[in-house]
Formats: sequence, structure tokens, C-alpha cells
Amino acid sequence: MLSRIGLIATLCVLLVAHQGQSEVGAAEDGAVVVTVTGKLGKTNRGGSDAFRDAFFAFHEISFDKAYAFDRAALAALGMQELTLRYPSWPETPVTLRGPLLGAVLDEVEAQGRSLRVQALDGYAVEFDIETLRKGRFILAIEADGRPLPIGGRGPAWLAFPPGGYPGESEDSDAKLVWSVFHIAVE
Ligand SMILES: Nc1nc2c(c(=O)[nH]1)N[C@H]1C(S)=C(S)[C@@H](COP(=O)(O)O)O[C@H]1N2
Ligand SMILES: [Mo]
Repeated sequence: MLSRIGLIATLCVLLVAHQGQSEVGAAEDGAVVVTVTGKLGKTNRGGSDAFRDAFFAFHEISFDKAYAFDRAALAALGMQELTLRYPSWPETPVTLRGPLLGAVLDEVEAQGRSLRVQALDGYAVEFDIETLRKGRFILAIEADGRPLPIGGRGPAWLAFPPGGYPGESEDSDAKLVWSVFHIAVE
């Protein structure tokens, strides 16, 4: 039978083990929302499996390692806020929250020069990493205090202020990829 002290010690160990797990990344804890592949210095999962990673397979994407983020892991990178309105949007600005894309790239130790941000519907946009590190790019997972839903613009929405990417006109939100699930570092 466990002594009282033994029991307390066991509980402490379990508590620490559990905290440790959520620190390491969270791929194990919650549903993965965004997976980063390509030239990474740090990964937290192995290669794609045509059965389990069916949506990657649908898009004909395969990889031998990747870094998978759930919402908590993205939030742990530091939630930033961006209140935006593009001319084609409804009157009331949208307040988006999520980590800086640069923080995501730091976490995975991105080593490439460009990024391909890909959405569930297949829409994808290429960005130059050096350029976007200078701007204010947020991988939003919340809008107006609510998680971005699948079926809406979630699970993640790449957002930056009007004119925030060189060469993009002030009124175009064409590079604001919504329903992002995959970022490839190339
Ligand atoms: N996932 C996804 N994101 C996307 C698009 C898209 O088709 N799919 N269209 C882009 C374009 S061309 C524009 S103008 C803006 C706004 O598109 P919406 O009017 O369909 O919301 O989202 C951008 N992000
Ligand atoms: Mo568009």
C-alpha cells in the first residue's frame, strides 16, 4: 500500500509529467490544426501515412517528417492581435488573434527561403520568408474572441494589414489565405 508521502510524490510526478508533455508540443494533446513541412531544423512527427494523413494524400502531399501544431501549441508561441478591415469586407473590422508567422518559423527552425501557405480547398500562396519576417503576419486562430471554425475561415487564417506585403495593393486580401492547414518551407 502506498504511504501518504508516497502517494503525494506519485501525484507530483504525474503532474510534472503532464506539464512536460504539454510543453513539448502539443501535437499529442489536441487535434492538430496546422502542419509545417519542408526545410525544418526541428520536427515533432514522422512521415506522412497515406491512410492516417488522408487529407494530405488527397492533396498529393507526402513528407518524411514535419512539425504539427495544435491550437495550444500555436497559442503558446504568443498570441498577437490584429484588427483589420479590407475594402471588400463587412463594415465592422475583425479582430484576429494568433502567433506571428515568424514565431512559427522560429519554432520549427525554418531553413528555407520561401513559404507555401496552403488551405483546405487547395488554394495556396507563396511568400518570401525574409520579406514576411519584416511585416506583421499573424497565423490567426481566433476572430473576435472565438476560435476560427472549419467551415468558416479556420482552422487558421493568415492575416496582415492592407498593403502589408510588398507588391500587394492596399485593397487586395488575395494573399490572406484562410482555412490554412499546411505550411511548406521551401
Ligand atoms: N482558402 C482560401 N483562401 C483564400 C481564397 C480561396 O479561394 N481559398 N481566395 C483568396 C482571394 S483571391 C481573396 S480576394 C480573399 C477573399 O476571398 P473571399 O471573398 O472568398 O472570402 O481570400 C483569399 N484567400
Ligand atoms: Mo480575390
